[in-house]
Amino acid sequence: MDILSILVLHGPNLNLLGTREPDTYGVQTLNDINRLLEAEAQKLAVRLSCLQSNHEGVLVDAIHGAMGQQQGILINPGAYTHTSVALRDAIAAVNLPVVEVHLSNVYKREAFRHHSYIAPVAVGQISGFGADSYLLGLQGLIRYLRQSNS
Ligand code: CA2
Repeated sequence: MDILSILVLHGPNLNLLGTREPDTYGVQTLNDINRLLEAEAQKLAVRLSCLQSNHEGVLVDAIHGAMGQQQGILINPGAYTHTSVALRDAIAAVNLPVVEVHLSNVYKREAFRHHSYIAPVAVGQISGFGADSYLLGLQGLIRYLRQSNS
């Protein structure tokens, strides 16, 4: 089997990580998180492509672009989690395994964050562990992919 490739997507405002709201989102920057993920990916012998966008259509295009290029998607859809039928439809259309992650525990927060349009089309969701949510999500996605291919 060829080396696994995974697309990592970060949604709107996550480029501000580490600069504001540290009590909610932690002190690590998005670059810090991408570096943590890269280190984990190297250990697990997978290839990562990381992208952040504040634009729904850019994220939809990236999901479409994963078809035939990547075997799975790790996504923090940010606020689009709670609003975006377009992201959900894109994920359903490409039929790739997706793991949804959140830095904060969205279920401890405002009611509007309790609903995810992405969760029903994801393999699973991890919420509330800060940057570790991404690491746990990556590990879960890789285990899922390796089990499905064995
Ligand atoms: O907890 C998460 O990871 C969220 O996906 C973050 C989103 C929020 O809308 C979701 O409900 C939960 C918001 C990302 C905003 O990121 C910022 C980072 C630093 C400063 C301000 C915003």
